[in-house]
Amino acid sequence: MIYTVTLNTAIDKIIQIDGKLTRKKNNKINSYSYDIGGKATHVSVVLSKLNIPNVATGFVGAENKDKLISLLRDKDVTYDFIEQEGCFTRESIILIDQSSDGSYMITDTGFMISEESKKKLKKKLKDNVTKDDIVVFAGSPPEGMKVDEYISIVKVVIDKGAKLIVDASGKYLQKALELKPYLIKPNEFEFQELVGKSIEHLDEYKEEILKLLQTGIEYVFVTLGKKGSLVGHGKKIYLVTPPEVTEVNDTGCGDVFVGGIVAGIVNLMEDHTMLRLATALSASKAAHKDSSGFSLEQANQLKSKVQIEELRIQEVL
Ligand code: TA6
Repeated sequence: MIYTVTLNTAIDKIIQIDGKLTRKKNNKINSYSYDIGGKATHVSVVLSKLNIPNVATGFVGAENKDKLISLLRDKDVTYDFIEQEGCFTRESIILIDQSSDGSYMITDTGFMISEESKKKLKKKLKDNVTKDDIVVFAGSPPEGMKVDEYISIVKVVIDKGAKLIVDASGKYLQKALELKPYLIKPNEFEFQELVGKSIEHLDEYKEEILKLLQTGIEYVFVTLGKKGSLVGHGKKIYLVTPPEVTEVNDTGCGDVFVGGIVAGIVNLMEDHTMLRLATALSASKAAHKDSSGFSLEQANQLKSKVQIEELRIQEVL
């Protein structure tokens, strides 16, 4: 079974405004809609659409849970969240204007998770996860959750012998490395923070990716936005370039990408096939207005346009 764990769930309000967002101007709303916010929930959206059994879990605020649950049901996601009474799941604002410069994302912190809720999630993972499972942790930790508390939850997965996928940043990602996750997926800024230096050249990325692979991490992804991604696996590093699409909303592209990767792992795809699928799904997401939408048909047409270059690494070793 695949479990996706969103410790800090969100409901996205996607607002489209006329013209270009301008300060000191009354920016008129053209339309708005709601979608599932991040992040591991988006992985569940992808897996569900690919008919891969999975369960979305984590924490939700009981006071507005119906809104999130209805969005999850609309996307055929099976869920089993820990509901915290008296709390509201946060709303993220995604602003899209008519420039082609990308979206604006404004996220709230979310509610503090109670000790009781943390215990419930750990028990749920302990009681259900097996060594044959994959568990994806993605998204910002909840307000006030200390690194050690985060790690104590994530560690349950390692103790059960399951594959752990971590999409986190900062000290949370840094500490998670000690657990030797199966896969990590920082973006370029999170990766540079992780390795403690700014990186200008591809060779530097290669060197740092290799170092992380040598610690026992199976896959190291570094997402580069529109430029695609760098992918380290074993002794190979690939530069993956996505196809051109007309961008409508870049929100959720990274999360959909992870969904495609998990689908590839579950289906024992070889790396090129997996990378083509994940990149094409992510490109299709960019062409859709909401936070988690994509077209399988469009992705299948885009797969052949994904460019994958295996980078020479002997000069780095
Ligand atoms: O990656 C997109 C997204 O999941 C949005 O849907 C929005 O909810 C935001 O990121 C949440 O990110 P965070 O890191 O705050 O969990």
